[in-house]
Parts: sequence; C-alpha cells; structure tokens
Amino acid sequence: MTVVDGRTGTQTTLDQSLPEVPDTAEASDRFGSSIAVVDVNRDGCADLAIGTPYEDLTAPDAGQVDILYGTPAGLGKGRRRRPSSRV
Ligand SMILES: [Ca+2]
Ligand SMILES: [Ca+2]
Repeated sequence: MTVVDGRTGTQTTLDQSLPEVPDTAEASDRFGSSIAVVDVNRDGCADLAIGTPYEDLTAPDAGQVDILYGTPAGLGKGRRRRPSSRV
C-alpha cells in the first residue's frame, strides 16, 4: 500500500518486506486491506494501524494488526510494537 505524507507529499510504499514493518510479505496476507489513522501512544503524531487479516500466526489466517508509530521524522521511524489480534 502507498502512504502519502500530508505535510511533504512524500509517497512511501509499505509492505512487510520493509525493516520498519514486522513479519514477512506473503501474497495471501492481504496486508493493508484495512487501515486506521490514530494517535495510539498519544504523543501528538499520527500512527497507522494496518490490518493483515490472513496473516498466519499460531493458527492459519489468524490475522493481525500492526501499528506503525508516527514521529516528526516520519512514519515508522520511531520505536515499534507488534500488537497482534484476530481481525
Ligand atoms: Ca506476513
Ligand atoms: Ca503517536
């Protein structure tokens, strides 16, 4: 999926092959099939919640949600966390 920075207009393609995105890209994951912008850690920078409904975890197609934290330097440039849950 492609994300456009509203301040700079910079376009970034996100998938699970990037170091700031946990896990590995598989065609059947459907990474980014749902997204939400929210300030999860309440630091004033928008964060991106990315749904991957068919990610294999302990069970096939369990699904997960990844959070990419926004920072003044850009999306995914700060610490990262991988909260996983069924989607
Ligand atoms: Ca994956
Ligand atoms: Ca934030």
